[in-house]
Amino acid sequence: MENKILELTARFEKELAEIRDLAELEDVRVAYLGKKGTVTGLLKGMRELSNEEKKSFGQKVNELKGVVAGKIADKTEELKAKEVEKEIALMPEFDLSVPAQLSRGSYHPITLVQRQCEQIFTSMGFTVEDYAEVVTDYECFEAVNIPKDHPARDMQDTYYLTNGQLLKSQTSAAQNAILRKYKDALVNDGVPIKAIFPGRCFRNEATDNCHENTFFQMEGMMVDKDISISNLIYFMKTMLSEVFQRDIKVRLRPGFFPFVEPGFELDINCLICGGEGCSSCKHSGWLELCPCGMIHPEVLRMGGIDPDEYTGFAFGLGLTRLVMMKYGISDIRDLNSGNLKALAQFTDDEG
Ligand code: FA5
Repeated sequence: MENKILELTARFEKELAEIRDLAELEDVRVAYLGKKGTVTGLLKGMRELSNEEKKSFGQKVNELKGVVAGKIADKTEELKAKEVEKEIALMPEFDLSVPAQLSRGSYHPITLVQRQCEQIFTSMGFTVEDYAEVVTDYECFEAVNIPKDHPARDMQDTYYLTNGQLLKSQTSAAQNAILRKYKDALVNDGVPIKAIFPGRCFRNEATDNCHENTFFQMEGMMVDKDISISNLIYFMKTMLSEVFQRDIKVRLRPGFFPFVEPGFELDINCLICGGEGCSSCKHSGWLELCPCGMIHPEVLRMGGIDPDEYTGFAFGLGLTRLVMMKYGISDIRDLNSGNLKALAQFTDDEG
């Protein structure tokens, strides 16, 4: 019986030395230590032995079992380490000293033009105000003289939340809050209100080359004693000549907005077609860019300002349309497309 143990040990050593991977090792483990394995089989042959022999042989078989299990465990570790080495050898080499080739991204053209407008107006003493996109019916309509059921609401259908709030359809929604914010400084200290407030607007309307359901406006307001249409025209002209850095043909025509009196439409000669007419300007040669007018007395009153003492102008620049004209973009929808290849071409040094 003892010879059998020696024989088995020698055979196991030989087979173990020839093993190449974990699958082969598992086969050997089952062949020696499994329920029907060779080592387990040795114990079954003990029946013919005397009690004394059984004891010493059983001890030796158990020792053998321990040796075989230990060597299999060592071999498992060795093979696992080899597999990790193999995987590492297959990995591409990293050179941490190579500079990263990261794309820095670029500013959206609307951001670029908005910042340019902000610079122009701040250089003329205007403050830049930030305002919410979700507003109340009062802010968006009633506070700018558009009561419930007023027909002017038809031109600005928007998206309503279940709590009655809405996505603002015009930056004019901030007028009342801004008048209230600065009225004390105006009345008590004689500081004129001069503010611009750019913002995203939403309208539930069919889209085409010059209409989007989500677009940007930049509103502006100036209130003081003796503010007149001349002041309004001066600021509009200065802003456009600074943005375009060249002479631009504009026209001023009467326009109706319940929150201004008188009200105007300031149109820009279409820079896509040079005024000949194209789909971007609805074939008229002109693009509505910046409605404006003298702030309605009722709006001033709702803002806490006495219209008998103060007057002011307001304008609502179509910022997204200004971007179209500045960069010659014929379809407004390109600006919301998320197409980075198209948008990245407007990157300047800031990008
Ligand atoms: C208004 O929104 C007024 N709140 C503007 C205003 C402010 C008038 C202060 C007087 C005093 P209007 O709906 O016309 O007006 O929009 C103003 C500008 O926003 C338009 O001239 C146009 O340039 C732009 N605009 C309007 N609707 C869209 C749209 N769906 N897509 C892109 N631009 C738009």
